[in-house]
Amino acid sequence: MKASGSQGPTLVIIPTYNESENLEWIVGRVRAAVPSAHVLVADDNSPDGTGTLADQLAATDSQVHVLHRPGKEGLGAAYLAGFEWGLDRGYDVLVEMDADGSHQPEQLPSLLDALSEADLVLGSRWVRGGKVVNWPRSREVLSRGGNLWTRISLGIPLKDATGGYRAFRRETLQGLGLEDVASTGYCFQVDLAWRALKAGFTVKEVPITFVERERGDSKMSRKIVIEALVLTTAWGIAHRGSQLRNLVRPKRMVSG
Ligand SMILES: Nc1nc2c(ncn2[C@@H]2O[C@H](COP(=O)(O)OP(=O)(O)OP(=O)(O)O)[C@@H](O)[C@H]2O)c(=O)[nH]1
Ligand SMILES: [Mg+2]
Repeated sequence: MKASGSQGPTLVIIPTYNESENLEWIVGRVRAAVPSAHVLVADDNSPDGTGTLADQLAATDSQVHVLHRPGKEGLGAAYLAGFEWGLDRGYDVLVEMDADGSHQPEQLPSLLDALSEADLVLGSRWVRGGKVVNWPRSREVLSRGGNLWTRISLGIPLKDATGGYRAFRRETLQGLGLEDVASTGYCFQVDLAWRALKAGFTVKEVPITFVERERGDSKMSRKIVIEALVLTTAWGIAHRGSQLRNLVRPKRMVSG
């Protein structure tokens, strides 16, 4: 495997479910943008044959790999399996990227550069210089609203904690306690960013231009949005509770 970039061997993990129209295009763009990086397609047995197509790409390019999973279990589970695959094989940098072209491979060098000063880099739509292209107003409101709620609820400074274009150092992933991550959708992204901050890792946001998918169908659902809202709120309440307990505890020690 080993392909060396400035940061050490890099693995771009692309989870797929019915992305046959996008796969070859996105993998080709990653290989052109960062030729040293390897790609792992984590496919959940897509009925449209994405997994077979991924095998064909892997057969002609030794830097393309495929992880076949038995069935659709959500984006979070596919990433966790992909992280494990990459950590087991010694990659130093692990990248999350959607297959639908929303995360432009041409911007990957900017995320990787920023990783020289951070433990986790988030591609951000909502920092200065970040943009979304062709998004309906409703999606923008949902994303901005979700991120505002995340900031308020968890008290974190991140502008785009729900985004899924990210680069992790291997040590960061190893320090997040991934064994007990249960979230699957947007919330998975919030969960990992939140864990990184709590563990004391440096998290940096770099601007990206997020482009709405042109081909294939979105897997975003009402269930994913509700999961994110409920879990983020629950984590926020638990966090505030523990902050309050910490405020009260020292006083008891002094008086006792
Ligand atoms: N392996 C796997 N991949 C998934 C699953 N659900 C979504 N994905 C992939 O995760 C990435 C993001 O999914 P999208 O459907 O684009 O979701 P989204 O970007 O939130 O929604 P849109 O903005 O509407 O595209 C894509 O590459 C999907 O193919 C899943 O259950 N398993
Ligand atoms: Mg998408």
